[in-house]
Amino acid sequence: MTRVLRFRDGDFPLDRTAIMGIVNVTPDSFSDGGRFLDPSLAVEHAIRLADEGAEILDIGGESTRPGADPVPADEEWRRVEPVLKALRPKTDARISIDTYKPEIAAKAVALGVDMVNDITGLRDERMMRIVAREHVAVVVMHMKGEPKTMQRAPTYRDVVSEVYAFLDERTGAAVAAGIPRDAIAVDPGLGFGKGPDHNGEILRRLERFRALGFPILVGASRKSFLGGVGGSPRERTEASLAAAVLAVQNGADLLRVHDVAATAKAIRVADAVARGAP
Ligand code: HH2
Repeated sequence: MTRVLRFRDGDFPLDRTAIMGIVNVTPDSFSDGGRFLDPSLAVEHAIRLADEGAEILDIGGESTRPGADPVPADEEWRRVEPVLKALRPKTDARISIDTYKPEIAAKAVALGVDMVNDITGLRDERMMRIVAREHVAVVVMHMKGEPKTMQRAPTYRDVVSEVYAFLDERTGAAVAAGIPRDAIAVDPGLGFGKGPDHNGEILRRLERFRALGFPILVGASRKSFLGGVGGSPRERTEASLAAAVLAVQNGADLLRVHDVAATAKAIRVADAVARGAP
């Protein structure tokens, strides 16, 4: 049986790994801050990523890199609104809004956004109600703490069990709030309150999260735990590809990445070997 992720305009098959392309409309994102703050550049970039093979475009107006300060909702909306408005009629790709603020999600959904990517795992009950009411898809991600302080020596007794328990609890709450099971994807949140060893262990034991029964999204792209091989975030393409292939091998369904064209090529091989996909 083909597994799917349900969007309001129809089902999205998960027989191959899908790519979510990252569009950061921010001055300060860790790898591409300031490059796409101009709405027309952000839209152009998003269209390019879709052409390269991104089936979901994730638009974000607040950096959540370690140490980042929260951005007020009006500023976040000022950044993403013109991008969403211009992009919607220009692409058939699904559009996701990377926000944990219910007021941003509600306005984005009204502009035709298909998915809410919530790095706080639907901590805010209002977010849960918006997703349920509007029939959009949702990513429920694990984060330990807040971006400002999350990388100050995060500790776990067993990182996989703790992240698993969190995702189990939050997806249970989401289903109880009326979100259909097949509209939900889970994400262990690499780099969000996790040290390099935690990220490595999550990737190594990713298969464990399949028992939750939801598609798994992994976001390793250009993150600092890949920096052991050197270089600035934009020089981490090969390291990111290695992580992407390992994620597919270990059960990921969706990959959130900056380098879409290269990832699309790499996962074609990974899909063929790991999943027997054509
Ligand atoms: N990582 C980032 C942001 N949003 N969402 C999900 N579901 N999973 C992730 O791993 C994830 C995410 C951080 O990456 P980026 O958007 O490139 O950086 P910044 O937060 O600095 O804008």
